[in-house]
Amino acid sequence: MSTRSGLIVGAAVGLLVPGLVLGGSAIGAGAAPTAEQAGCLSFWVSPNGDDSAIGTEARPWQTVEHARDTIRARSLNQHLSCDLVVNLRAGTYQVEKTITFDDRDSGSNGHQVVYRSADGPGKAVFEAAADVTGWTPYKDGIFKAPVDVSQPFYTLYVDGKRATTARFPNRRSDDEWAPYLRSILFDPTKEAVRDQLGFNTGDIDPSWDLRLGTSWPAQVTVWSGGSWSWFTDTIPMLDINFTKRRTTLVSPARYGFINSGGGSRYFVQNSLSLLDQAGEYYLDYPAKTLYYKPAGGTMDGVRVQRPELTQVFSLAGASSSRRLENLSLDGLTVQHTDFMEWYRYGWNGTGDSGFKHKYPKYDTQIELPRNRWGAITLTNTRGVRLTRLHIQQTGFTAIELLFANERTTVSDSLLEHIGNDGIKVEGGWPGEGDLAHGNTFTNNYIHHIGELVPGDSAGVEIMNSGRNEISHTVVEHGARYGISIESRPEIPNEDNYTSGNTVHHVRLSHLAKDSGDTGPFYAYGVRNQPPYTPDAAVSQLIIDDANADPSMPDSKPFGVHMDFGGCGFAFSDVKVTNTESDPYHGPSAGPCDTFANVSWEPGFDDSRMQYDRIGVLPSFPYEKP
Ligand SMILES: [Ca+2]
Ligand SMILES: [Ca+2]
Repeated sequence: MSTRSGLIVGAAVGLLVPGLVLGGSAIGAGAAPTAEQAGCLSFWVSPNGDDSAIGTEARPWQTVEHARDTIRARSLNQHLSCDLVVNLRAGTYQVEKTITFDDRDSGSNGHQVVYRSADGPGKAVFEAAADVTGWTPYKDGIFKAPVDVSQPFYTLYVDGKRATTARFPNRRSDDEWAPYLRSILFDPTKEAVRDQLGFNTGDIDPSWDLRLGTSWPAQVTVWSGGSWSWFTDTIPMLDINFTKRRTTLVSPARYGFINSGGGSRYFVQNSLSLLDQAGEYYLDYPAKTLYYKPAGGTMDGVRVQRPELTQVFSLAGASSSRRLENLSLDGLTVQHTDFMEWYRYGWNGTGDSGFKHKYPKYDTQIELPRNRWGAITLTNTRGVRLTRLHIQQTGFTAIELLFANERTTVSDSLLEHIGNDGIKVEGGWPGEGDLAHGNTFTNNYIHHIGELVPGDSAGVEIMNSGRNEISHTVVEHGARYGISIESRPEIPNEDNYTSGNTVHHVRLSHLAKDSGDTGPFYAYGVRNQPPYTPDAAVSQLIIDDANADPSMPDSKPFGVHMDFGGCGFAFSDVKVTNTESDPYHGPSAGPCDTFANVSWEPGFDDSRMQYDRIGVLPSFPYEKP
């Protein structure tokens, strides 16, 4: 019987499903090949392809999902003896639903299942936005168009760049958040209140149509905390009282709006009354009408795209013991994702989450459950490779490593114009299992971060995760951090997983542009008790230009800011220039880091800086911005 079966399979080759390519040449296959035959399979997908085709170069499929489902159904990813490659032709892949991979889609035997842009880095474009057409003049240089949407969107892209939600006061330029209004203490007993913001007479005009009391109200974006400029919240307004000069918000902000007598910087947005500057837009969601004011006075030749989803790729195993392993995304462009209805960083207080944790305070240090995602989100993975990606114009974080992820590589990638963090590692709760470590982020260029969440934005943010490497990386232009490595100060060393991180050959420029008590390189709550013997290493680091907007009321930016528990780091060959405050600021508990050849100490030897190797390497596949 076995011989006969073998003959039948052999006879069928080339007849029934001639879509498979083995060892580089089409074999065709009748019945699906067995897993043992699936060694060097490759498939082709093209935006012009057809999912009822056979998946060859000549007759490609149309969707990544069909490639995934075919591989999954035929178990072609089992027993690999070399990488299984899905070649994606150049062009635009319109994504209307998040593309998901799970533990059924893993590579095997150390080989990867690779989804790659076959025509070169960036050429296979995963587009999360849809075109808006049918523009007609409205008034005052503003145009309007119908938008047939079943849910609102919270950011907009015009000619590939982010537009500004109609606001007051108008922003100074496309890459500054200022100027702002400043909140006041409307009632001496309300200093700590987080959902009532006081305003000066004249700052909010009673004639504005703020749509308060409806499902689509105006919002405030605010650096809550008064003189603390650490986090920004974007929260809809519930009502407004011009006599008492205060507005009530639908949700509490992270902090109160007054601190030590100082007010919080904020602006009002999301009203047609505030649309007066070229580059601003307003979505009248109830009327399904979009308004936009073009700089050139015409919509001719202007392309407007509205985001349709927040996450383009989700790579998620079922649990930390059933991980998605050895899957690669190579050379893809991912762009134009959405933001969210409202944003605040973390729970307001201990116990607010409703979950019991060993260190309940950590719930104030981790993003709210609804905000734990990126344009690409990984959870429960091992050995995933994200290489040569171009992620641009996102509503929120570009790449989120949520909880259990090990040996992830993000390399050779260009991340630009990002709503929040570039790369965020969220290691989970201290003392409850070290699930996230050993990830490598190398040869990446990350610029213009925190465009919609300037507070707490970072190029690379490591939360409660250790033994990661950040190297050959540039982070440029952001309101707060370049690299931030954090846990919390009350966590004892044995329950804190933020040890052994390595940073080398990195340049951090034009950061801390709108926040305070910060620095482009930042650490917090990493090593909270002696011994402070370094196990984290920072070398060949350049920091240049950490200067905040003049409206920023907090303490001025440092270069390296080692906050509470910013201990156990060995700094060597570090050069810091042009910072508003000190180049290095250590923990108040006293010295707990070591220095060798750093520019803030006497005897700094500039010739030891490896300028030609700092930042991305010549192999970086994209043109440098
Ligand atoms: Ca405006
Ligand atoms: Ca962040």
